[in-house]
Amino acid sequence: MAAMAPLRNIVILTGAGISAESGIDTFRSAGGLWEQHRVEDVATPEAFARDPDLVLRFYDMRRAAIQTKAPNPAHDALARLDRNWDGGLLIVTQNVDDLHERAGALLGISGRVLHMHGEHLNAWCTACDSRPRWSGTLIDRPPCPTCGEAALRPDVVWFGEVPYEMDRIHAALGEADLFVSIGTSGAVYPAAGFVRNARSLGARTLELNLEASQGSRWFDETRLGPASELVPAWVDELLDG
Ligand code: BJW
Repeated sequence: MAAMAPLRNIVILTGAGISAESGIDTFRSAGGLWEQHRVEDVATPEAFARDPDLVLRFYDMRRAAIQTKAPNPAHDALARLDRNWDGGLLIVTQNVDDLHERAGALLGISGRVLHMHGEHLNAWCTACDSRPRWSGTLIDRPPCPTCGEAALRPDVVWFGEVPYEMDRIHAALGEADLFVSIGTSGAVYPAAGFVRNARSLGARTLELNLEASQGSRWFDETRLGPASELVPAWVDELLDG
């Protein structure tokens, strides 16, 4: 990128593409359909009300699958950045897997990761509003560990629901000198709008993606290729520069 004002505060947005090379399907790729359902048809409160077994089965399958996957070099590189970057850093992930944390946990880093669409490994009790860690199934309607009600659902953000920690995200975008988007299609808001928010607030913007996304035109720079190559190279550049 062109040399500009010193870089201190970075916001990184990650999407399904960063976990693709760990073997987790993206949503809008060829493999993104689940039993003929598009994510837009399963990931809604209306779908859950209409057919809870279908939705719980979808999430039970994915919760089990992520526990068999491992972080890839892109997650490792962001964990390395987190360890070595003295300025502000917020990794906002749309992903509900825990691969950023597992890359960091292996390397002993802090918690600068925010899951704006929730987490597979949490359940949400709609009776008492607790959010227990959860690695098993929900289809069998287990009781909530806090209140005993059989009212647990996946702790993920469905279409029509408000993503988590928007105030913290907007505060970080307002402070950002650099906004970097990794492996996201730019199809889902409000995340798809962060590049324009960041730009209008003065940040430089960089996209790392396998192919051009719906939002590419909003970025100052787009680099195309697999995240496992682009992200470590970019982190090297940043830490060495
Ligand atoms: C690689 C790679 C490799 C592959 N290396 N790259 C009309 C217009 C505008 C907005 C709306 C509208 N109608 C409704 C809305 C709002 C709606 C929305 O955006 N709908 C769109 C469909 C238009 N949004 C919402 O409802 C959100 N809530 C909301 O807006 O509340 C209002 C509000 C907001 C803020 C403040 C106050 C009020 C909620 C959205 C919830 C999204 N939930 C999901 C499911 C989560 C749980 C689960 O996992 O099941 O989140 S949907 C799904 O999409 C998931 C993802 O996080 C999200 C984004 O997907 P992502 O990550 O971009 O994946 P893909 O598959 O789309 O793309 C993969 C990318 O990777 C591609 O670009 C590849 O090229 C790339 N790639 N391999 C690098 N190796």
